Amino acid sequence: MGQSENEQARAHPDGSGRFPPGQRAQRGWPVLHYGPVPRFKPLSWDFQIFGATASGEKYSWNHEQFTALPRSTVTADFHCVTRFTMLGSRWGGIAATTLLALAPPAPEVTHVMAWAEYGYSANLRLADFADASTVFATHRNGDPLTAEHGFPVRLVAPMLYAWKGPKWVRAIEYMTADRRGFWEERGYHNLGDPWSEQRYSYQEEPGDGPEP
Ligand SMILES: Nc1nc2c(c(=O)[nH]1)N[C@H]1C(S)=C(S)[C@@H](COP(=O)(O)O)O[C@H]1N2
Ligand SMILES: [Mo]
Repeated sequence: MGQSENEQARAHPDGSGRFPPGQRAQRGWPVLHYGPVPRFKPLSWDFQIFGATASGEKYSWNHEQFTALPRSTVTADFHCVTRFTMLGSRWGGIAATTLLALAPPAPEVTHVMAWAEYGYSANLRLADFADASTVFATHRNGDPLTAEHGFPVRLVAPMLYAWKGPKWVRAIEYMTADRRGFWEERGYHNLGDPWSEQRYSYQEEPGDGPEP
């Protein structure tokens, strides 16, 4: 794979080969999503960063530019809220920290919304997004993602349940207040930490998120 590949085995509690409470092993890699698989259109595809950027500008990369950004590899586990865990994937792609450096957020930014094709979205705390293990993955275990797993790019935030990682991701919105994403509006927990089993919005404590 990439040019300046930067190995990051064991970022965070993930990649540790441990199971969060209520999770079990999964052989293989299931396909799970809401709605149809989008068709990749290389000429019109772009990746944007918008919202509260430090410069006030919007950033945009076409596919060639995006895939030419400096690459990283993260080894991490993958936890779906439906209780399967897939251990030890090597995700290759562009680290969130790389994009944060290229498109700095304004100082007031506390959260991001990751936007995907067809309006799928997921909100993340800036601290989770900025973690060294958060990656815009183009590859898993050295192979390019297939269409159903998110080609050309998906977000992987391994410290959170996998719904927080949109497949077919197209944009990041910098936000100065929290706002619920697609599943967070539909009964799933605003934060989604698998280690404290934050599965459903009825489990939320005051301060965990905006009103459902
Ligand atoms: N765009 C999009 N991304 C998505 C979803 C979705 O419905 N749409 N589902 C999420 C959920 S719930 C999970 S568990 C993972 C599944 O990824 P996989 O199909 O590659 O296993 O994708 C996440 N990303
Ligand atoms: Mo999931």
